[in-house]
Amino acid sequence: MRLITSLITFSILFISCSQKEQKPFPLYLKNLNSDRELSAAMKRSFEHYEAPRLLDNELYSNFRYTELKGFDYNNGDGTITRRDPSKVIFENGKYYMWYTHRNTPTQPQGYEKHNDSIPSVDWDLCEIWYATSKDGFTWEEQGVAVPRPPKPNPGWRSVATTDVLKWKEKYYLYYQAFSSASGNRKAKKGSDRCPVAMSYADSPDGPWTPLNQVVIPFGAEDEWDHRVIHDPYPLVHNGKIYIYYKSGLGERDANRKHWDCWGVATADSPEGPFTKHPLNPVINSGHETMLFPFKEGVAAIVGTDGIEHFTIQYAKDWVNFEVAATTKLLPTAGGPFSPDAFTDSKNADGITWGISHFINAGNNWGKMYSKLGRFDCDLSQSTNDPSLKRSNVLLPNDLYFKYGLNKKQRERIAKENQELLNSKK
Ligand code: AAL
Repeated sequence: MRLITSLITFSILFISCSQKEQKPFPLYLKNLNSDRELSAAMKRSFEHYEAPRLLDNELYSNFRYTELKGFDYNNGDGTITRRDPSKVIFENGKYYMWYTHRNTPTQPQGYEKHNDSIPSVDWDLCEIWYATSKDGFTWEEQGVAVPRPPKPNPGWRSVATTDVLKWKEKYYLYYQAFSSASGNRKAKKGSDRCPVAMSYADSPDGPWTPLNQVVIPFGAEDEWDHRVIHDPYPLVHNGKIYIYYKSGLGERDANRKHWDCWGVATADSPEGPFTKHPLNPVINSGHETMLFPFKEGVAAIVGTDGIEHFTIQYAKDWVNFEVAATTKLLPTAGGPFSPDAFTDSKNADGITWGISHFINAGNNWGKMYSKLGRFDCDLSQSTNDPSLKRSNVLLPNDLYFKYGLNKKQRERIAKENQELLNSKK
């Protein structure tokens, strides 16, 4: 026993002596000894991240936004919405994007008031439309790509939140196919339940033929993806189709205690069968997530919701994601122009722009509608824009103060102050 105690004491002394012996951390990295003992944070800087400085980190960017030209929103009265854009692709000498389009007699009225023509939520009673552009800023709306199919086909109530796949010179749109109005908070299986359907075409201009069947089925009743399969996001990797999708644990009801996570399913052909990865869920956060091939792996921009919201993540093997950077003002529900989305490249360049949506375009929940906007960033190996690698993006002071305290919070603070004052009397 005595021997063990002396051995432990000796080791502790040895470790603390060897720590003391280290010289202070050098000013220049070129003077850093490779055998130097590092704190956990410094170790992480070198081993976990692409590069220790933001400036050199290809997977860090801030984001700039530009209003799009070419879309009319009926003076923002809530009757027209455009949201959840697809990736942007370049074909026939122009850019193409698809998105959820609603044009209804009124703005969304909530589940209780919905009917055949009145939408419950912003993505109810929608169709998938598309637009083209020569420069990515001014767009020409081309009209409907995928209409709602007749009842009882999946999607008869609404088709929404699409994304595009190009596979062997054909085009595929995957989308959420609703067979009931969203927003019923009392619905046993969740308020926004829908599976994923698909339509295909020989040209991005259509005509689109619906497959009229579910392509990614729900999990069984006790499985994590039983409630919804949302935001299908197809990419090509290792000769297969990879569709990332959102689902989540727990109840999707009024208490909002559900946990949004993302899974991936792969297939050898666009109509499936899709095999869900055994490690699903593979992303633990993100309401809408946009992904793009980067080097040999895949990067994910994880937006709102979850413990790792507002991060950019990377999975070298397309399954095991690690946080590569944290950032702010991320695009919501972005669809990037991702030239390597379908090329199966082993050294994909990344992205520099895309389209995202703004869901509070009306600035008034009574006139709920969404609009599309363009984002620019530097998440590409070949682009080098140091101004997009800065983290000190200053937001207007008013924006912070707009998120003021509510009455209940003020009352709690007043009570706490009073209690402290009383205790010191
Ligand atoms: C989103 C997406 C899905 C949801 C709704 C419309 O932006 O996550 O599409 O169903 O909100």
